[in-house]
Amino acid sequence: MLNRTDLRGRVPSPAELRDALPRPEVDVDAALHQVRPVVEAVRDRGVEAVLEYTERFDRVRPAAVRVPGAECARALEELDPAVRGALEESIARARKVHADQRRAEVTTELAEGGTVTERWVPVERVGLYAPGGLAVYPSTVVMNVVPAQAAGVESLVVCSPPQAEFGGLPHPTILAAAALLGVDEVWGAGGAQAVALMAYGATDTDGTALPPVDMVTGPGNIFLTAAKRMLRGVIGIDSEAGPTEVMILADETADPAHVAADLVSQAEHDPMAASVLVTTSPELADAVDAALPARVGATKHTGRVAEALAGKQSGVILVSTVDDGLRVVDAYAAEHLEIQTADARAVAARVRNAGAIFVGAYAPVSLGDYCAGSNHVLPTGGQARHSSGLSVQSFLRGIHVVDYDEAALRQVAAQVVALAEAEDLPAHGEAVQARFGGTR
Ligand code: HSO
Ligand code: ZN
Repeated sequence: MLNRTDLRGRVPSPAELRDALPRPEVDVDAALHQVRPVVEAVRDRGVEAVLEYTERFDRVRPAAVRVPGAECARALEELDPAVRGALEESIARARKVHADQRRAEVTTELAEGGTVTERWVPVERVGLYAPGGLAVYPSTVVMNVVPAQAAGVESLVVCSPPQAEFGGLPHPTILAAAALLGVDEVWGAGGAQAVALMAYGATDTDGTALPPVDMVTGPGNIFLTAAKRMLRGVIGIDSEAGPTEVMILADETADPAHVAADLVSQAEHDPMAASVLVTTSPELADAVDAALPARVGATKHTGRVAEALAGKQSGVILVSTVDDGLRVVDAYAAEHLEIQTADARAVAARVRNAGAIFVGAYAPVSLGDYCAGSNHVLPTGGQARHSSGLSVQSFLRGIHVVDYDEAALRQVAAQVVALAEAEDLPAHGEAVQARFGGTR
């Protein structure tokens, strides 16, 4: 069922591996020129343009962008108690983890009276996007809001596309999740128009101010991603979200039923989702292949699961050793990486590139999606080589505070002057000398 790549007996270089490994093709640049007029219209004409695009793309025209607070409270009251309880558990675990991960301010003393402090200051106002496409993700509201709140962000907007079947409001579970998290500002807008609205701000149809944000985070479709790329600079963004991925590194000790179930769960997101198994065991690969058809046939979203698993972005990669498997893992830099091998913890400790690592037989990705306490907004498409998932740190800026007194400056004055002269910027040196009765 899965495409096979056999890398046994040879270890391609990391660069060769990058080309050999399956990946979905997404051309964000191609979407940029479709998104540009939308962004410009929202910049120039505000909410009127947002509502025009909402009518065109979401097939509904709400009376206003801002969702009345009473609607969020009502959605929470009407939420299934089991879902409410599960969201509360998810929020509590995520809050615990993210609160522990706040970084402390560090002061380094370079000389008596000379210090540099890195002070962590939260971004002031943030827009958090929750998509509303093939699936609706209240869990993504949790994963965006919790780290922002843990970082101390004071002003938060949750933005999600209006739904025709819910009278032009975002999906009720999104509203309920926002209410549960204590976010009272929710806007109904989707895609590129949502990003532009958050970046530029506007005035709502009833005169309510929709102030611009400093940063936008959260996953979405290619148009949302293109708008984030276009507006980066006007706003800060998290990493660009592409189709979701899981890579499972497994040996003969893995249970094929678990591996098959995890590959299917990831494929459920999107026909473009990637489910990749890297294994030292051809027997495991055969057993997973044998288990997949029944599982795919029985699951609710058979169509898109089958499409994702058959796509060129998914497959099995056979390797000779776990060491070779780790080379493949690092070259791919998966959004989600599961390690299902003997001594999984030791193998996991050797991984360099991954968005998040799930260790052993009892840490499936879906645990991390909802209730592990970890964050599920993670770098896709190999961006884990250079970027992290969403965390408290994403919403903080480290400001270096330089505090030197006269004696401390005097100690290093000659070196500043020497470097200034080497760069032919003598006024730089003179600025120091002026403090010590310098000539000019
Ligand atoms: N696996 C997705 C997150 C998610 N799964 C939300 C279910 N709901 C990307 O990390
Ligand atoms: Zn998921």
